[in-house]
Amino acid sequence: MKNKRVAIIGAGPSGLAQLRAFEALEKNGVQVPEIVCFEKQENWGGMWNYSWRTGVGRYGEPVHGSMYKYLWSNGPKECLEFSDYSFDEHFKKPISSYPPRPVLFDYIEGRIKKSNAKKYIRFNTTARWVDYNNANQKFTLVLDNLKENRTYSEEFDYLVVASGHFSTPNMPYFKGIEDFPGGVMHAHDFRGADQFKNQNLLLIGSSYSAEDIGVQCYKHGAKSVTLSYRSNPIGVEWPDGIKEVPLLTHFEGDIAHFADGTSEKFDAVVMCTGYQHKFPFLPDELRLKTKNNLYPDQVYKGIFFNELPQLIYLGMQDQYYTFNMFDAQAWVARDFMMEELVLPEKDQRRKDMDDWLKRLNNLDGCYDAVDFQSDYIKDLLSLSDYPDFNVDKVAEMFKEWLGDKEENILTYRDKTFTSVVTGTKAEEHHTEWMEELDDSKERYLAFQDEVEIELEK
Ligand code: FAD
Ligand code: NA7
Repeated sequence: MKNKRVAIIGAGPSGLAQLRAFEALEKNGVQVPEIVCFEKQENWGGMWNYSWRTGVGRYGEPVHGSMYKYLWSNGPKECLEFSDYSFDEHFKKPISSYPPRPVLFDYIEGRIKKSNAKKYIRFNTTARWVDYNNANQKFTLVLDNLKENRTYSEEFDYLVVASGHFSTPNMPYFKGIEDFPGGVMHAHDFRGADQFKNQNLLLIGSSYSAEDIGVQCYKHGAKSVTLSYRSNPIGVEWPDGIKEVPLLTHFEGDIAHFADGTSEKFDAVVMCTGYQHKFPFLPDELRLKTKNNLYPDQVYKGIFFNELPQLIYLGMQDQYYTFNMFDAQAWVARDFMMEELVLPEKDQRRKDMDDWLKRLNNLDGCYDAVDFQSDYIKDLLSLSDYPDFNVDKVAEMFKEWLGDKEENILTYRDKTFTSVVTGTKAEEHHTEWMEELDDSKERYLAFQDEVEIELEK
């Protein structure tokens, strides 16, 4: 423990959870290792730190952000609430269940600002490369100080990779796309619906991005939205103006052809085809290689790289649970790094992972998937002192949310839930989501009467 050094790559919700986990011990007078968190952006918050940029950033690094204007939480906030920092504590009043991005950013920031975590973070610093030295059991990190254009290296005993996995697009090719005259982009580069006003828009994919970008473009005035699915349609009741069709086969000019023999003319295409787990700073033998699923292979408890448990990955799962899952992971990782938690031998770890993978491979739909991730969270909570929360109740809320979406994809964000942390029932938002075109924090937090006065003006 003495003189040990911990490197964290990324100051998004996962990296910040790791900092907060150590801080919780430090506050109790426990001596923690020396921690350095490297963040390539100039602020924390990861995905929640909105950037208007696409392509490369100010210093030529690939832009991390995939979030866009007018993004509202796609699940109830009660399902992601930190169990050691409630929404009530932060906002001092009940708020609705589906806040917009700036409000969730404010919440994430609120908890971390209460701590001294900032002093551990080196902003504008990219982790460029990592080597592991078997002889001294240390990681050497090659780091780029982007502002000063300076490269240096440092040694660490533990490496926490919290660099996210919704940043590097998975971009498929469709025959004829090179001659499509309209715009073609990946969801990663989508920054808002405005540019698609009055357009006929084609989205490829049938998961969160396709659903949300589709609904958002509909809300903000696209002429029509067509979602093209590969395996299964999203299958909710779509309003007139949004529809789902089978997979795109090819383009002829601006005409898209689909697997069921139909065709249609479009103005623009957004590939909502998911992301790659990409770790350009890691050598082959340390790199997590996985698709986006609920239990990536290679990592024990979804965290510890089985070949080398001093290498820790946070938040690499597909996500129903988010902030509270990253916390639960970070607390377990912390206890391992503090040498408080002893891991079983490698083959036993392998067996544990195989049991989870077996269950993963037999999952029966999204309700079953919610139960799977809920059990995973319970498993994590049993391993650390992260404040317990009622996981079964959260699972119920997730299932209600799935049902709400099936029932009406345009109004599910108007529903309210009750916090398992404080018992507070969420407020209804002063404006129905479909009518609310302003996602600013100021507007969101305004009281009902203030909004009415504003309307009367
Ligand atoms: P990230 O938030 O991606 O943070 C990773 C951090 O690592 C970034 O700050 C990045 O700059 C940094 N980094 C990466 N590489 C390097 C490097 N080499 N060196 C230094 N720093 C590096 N979740 C919800 O709960 N509700 C939602 O409504 C929701 N909507 C979403 C919408 C979109 C469009 C996307 C893409 C995701 C959404 N998510 C949502 C999931 C979201 O990814 C998580 O909430 C959360 O941001 C994941 O946290 P993270 O810290 O693991 O990763
Ligand atoms: P997801 O959830 O990983 O989904 C990716 C989708 O893209 C899924 O529907 C895939 O279909 C589809 N896909 C992938 N490759 C192709 C090709 N080649 N052709 C057609 N369709 C394809 O990513 P999202 O971006 O939706 O969500 C990621 C996060 O962003 C999420 O956490 C949200 O909160 C926001 P499949 O079903 O595999 O056939």
